[in-house]
Formats: sequence, C-alpha cells, structure tokens
Amino acid sequence: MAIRKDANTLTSSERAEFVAAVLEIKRLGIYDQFVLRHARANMTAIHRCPAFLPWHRRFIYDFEIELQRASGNPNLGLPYWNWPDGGETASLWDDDLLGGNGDTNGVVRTGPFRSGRWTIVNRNGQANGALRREMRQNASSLPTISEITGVVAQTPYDTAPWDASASGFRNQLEGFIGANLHNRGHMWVGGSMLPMTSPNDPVFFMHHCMVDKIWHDWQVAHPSQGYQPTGNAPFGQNLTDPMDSTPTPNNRPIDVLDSSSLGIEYQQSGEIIVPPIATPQLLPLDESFINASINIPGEVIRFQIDAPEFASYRLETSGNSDTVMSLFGPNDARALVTVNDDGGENLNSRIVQSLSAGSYILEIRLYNPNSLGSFSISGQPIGTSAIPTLAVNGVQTNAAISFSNESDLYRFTVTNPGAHNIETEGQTDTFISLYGPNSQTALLDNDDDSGSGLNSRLRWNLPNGEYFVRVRHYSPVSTGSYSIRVNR
Ligand SMILES: [Cu+2]
Repeated sequence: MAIRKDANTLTSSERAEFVAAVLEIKRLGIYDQFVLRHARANMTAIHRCPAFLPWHRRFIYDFEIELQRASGNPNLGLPYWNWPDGGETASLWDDDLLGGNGDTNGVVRTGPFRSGRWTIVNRNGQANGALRREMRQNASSLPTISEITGVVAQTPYDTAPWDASASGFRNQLEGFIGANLHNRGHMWVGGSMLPMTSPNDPVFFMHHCMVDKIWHDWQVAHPSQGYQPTGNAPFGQNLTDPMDSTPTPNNRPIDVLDSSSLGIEYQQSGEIIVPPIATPQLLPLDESFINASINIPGEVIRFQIDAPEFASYRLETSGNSDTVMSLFGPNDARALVTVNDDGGENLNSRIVQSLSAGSYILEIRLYNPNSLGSFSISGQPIGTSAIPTLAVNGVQTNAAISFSNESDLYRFTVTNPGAHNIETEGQTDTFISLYGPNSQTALLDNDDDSGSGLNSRLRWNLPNGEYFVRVRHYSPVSTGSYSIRVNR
C-alpha cells in the first residue's frame, strides 16, 4: 500500500528515503527510461485528450513501484505537490527534498538534484546538462484551493471532440480551458519542466501525483460519473483501448480507474479539497430575481425550489446569456422533469410546468460550455387552481399543451377497483404518466403511443384510491390539443 502524502508534511527520514530512492534508480538508469517513455510518446495521444489522466496515473504508478524496490519499502508513496501550499518558500523546495529555484541562468544549484549531482537527458537519452528551474517566469501563480474545488465540481469527465477544446473535468484539470491546473504547474516551475522531457525534474512526479489526487478526489465526489469516451473516439482514448507507450498488461484506461485497487491511498492534507456539490441556493417562488454568474467554463449553478402546492410554475432566466435549464424532482435530484434551452426571451430559457408539491432542483448552465456570463433567475406560480378531476366513465376533458415543456396534471378517484383505461385522443403526440395510489409522485407507469395514432393509453388494475395523470407532448418543444378520459 503506497501512502501518498503532501510533500510538505514528510518527516526528515521520509524525505531522505525518497531522495535516496530517486538517486538510486537514476544511478541504475531506470529514472532516465521514464524520461524517455514520456518524451517519446505521441504528444497528442497522452496530452490534450481523455487518456491524459489514466496515462499519467499508470506512469507515476510504475515510477513509484521502482522507488519501492530501490528503497525496500513497499509502503513508500510518491509525495504530492500541494500547489496552494507549494510556493517557492514551501518546505518541499528545501535542500533535503527537491532543492530550490535555479540561479539567474536557471541552473539549479541547491538540493540533491543540483548541478554536478544530477544530469538531465534529451529525448535521445543523451546527457543534456544541469536541471533548470525558472520559477514564476512563465506563470506567476499556482492554483488555489477555490480554483481546484471549482474544477473538481466539473462534469462530465470529458466531451467530444476529446481534445484541448473539449469541455469537462479532464480538460480543466489538464489546463487548456478554465482555471488551468496542470499546465500552470509546469509553467510555474519552468526550465526543465517545460518540454516533453519534463520528467527530468523529480518535481514532475510530485506534480502529477497532485493531478492524480485531484482525479481521485473527483472520482470520489462523482461516483456516478465514469471515464469517457467508452467508444468511437480516436484509438488509444476509449475506455478499453491500449494507451500509447504503456507496457502491457493493464495498459488501458479501464485498468487504472480505481486507485485503491492499485494499492494507492491518498492522505488528505491541510486544506482538504472538499467535495464540490454546493448546497443549492433556495429560489423563492415570488416576484423576486436572483442574480448569478458562470465564472468557470462548464460551471453548473443549482437552485432549490420548494413548490408548496400543486400549481403551474414559470421558471425563467433573463439577461444576455444563452442559458439552459434542467429541472429535477420532486424530492429526487436525479429524476429529470424537463430541459429547456431557448423558451424564454432571446436566448433565455423558460420552463412552464405544473408541479406537484415537493422539492425540486433547477440546474442552469450556459449553452456554450466554454463561455462565461451572468443571468437573473426567477420563479413564480402562474396558476394555483385545484388539480382538475377526471370522472371515471365520465365525459372526456379537452385540454392543450400550449407552451414548450408544459405538462398537465389530472386526478381521478377509484372507488370500484379493477382494470382502468387512461387514454388521450386527438392529433397530438401525447405522453402520459400515471401516479398513485394517493401520491402525486409514486410513478406507476408511462406510455407514449399505445393509443390510437400517436395517442397514449395505459391499462392498469387499480385498487381504491386517488391517482394522478400527467400529460405532456412527446416532443419538449411541440404544442397541441388533446382530450383525456378514464374508463373502468
Ligand atoms: Cu505528460
């Protein structure tokens, strides 16, 4: 079991053990093989792509195994460079661990990897002079806790076109969009950390250990989010493709998704990177507006809505941003009610929906995941009439879906248990959901086209009780009239 700790927290004997192991595998020629494995890999097969994270996880894992062998300590773990606490005065840059910044020419003159003690190699494996660092010259700051937390909040793992332009967690962590975590660390150190031979600086492994820890934290925070893509992306990127320049076996992303099964344990340190799901802000259902802004590409802002009673509600954004709203509930943050993109003014989104009493989550993002912008959000009831009642074996009720995403809720009471038909008629492609008994939220069944034409029909044996039927258009953007009836 490798225990991976914040490098700043290592004891002096842990520091000595780590440094001795690195120097030993350097002496054996093993260290430089890692530099070449990284330098000779196809740049865009292991960076700017989904496999960036699993490739480097496997890479530093193999390096750690070599350190364990050299030290004879099977629990030796790579230390991680905790960026928010990792500036030039942090103890990981002390002379008993990494040594410090380079001199005015960038040459490292302190610590175990100083000029004269440590020689870097070029991509052909030839000696290429001293280790160089030029701290802060290419990037002035290191990632902060809030920047890291913001990136850990991003989902999904990755998106098409699976490159440096993609939105999603991987690209924000790698650094081509958003806060820029990984790329910035390489830039901040500068010197030998800039080219594809960057593993020449031992801080590379502590840097990628931090990257890997953040991926691990993300996996813990989002257990329902998996590695993507699972197929149809360039070879080497899909979940079960072999990765470039990685020894077999276990050279596929799927083989390295679970750190703990690799025997890796991350010790949290200092300011813990908290799981990202912030408590959603309550959106009052009145005339007021809440102002919000998307400050990180791909950010999703969540609101909670507590519908006090069955009513039709209008939820809408205003402003110049192209917003998209998704509504979940009631009382289930994963049960999607509806999505809207441009139902409001200009590019704003609007949901008009009859909602049962209960708690809902409204998620708002921008249509373009790379853009930033602000908006106002408001929600209010637009009708609080009682739920219309359908008389069993009575006349049909005529109604219409008049807005994008509208749905109508009805109730009926069963006093003569047995088979009941609930069906719509007309020229509209309806979709119905049946709830009950005595619950607006306990779903019994859905139907799209079992009725005549594109109409819906459900036939259920119903015990006594009160039941609820929700009718919507099959297409969230279409409208049309229909009639509905219940027959025993
Ligand atoms: Cu790399």
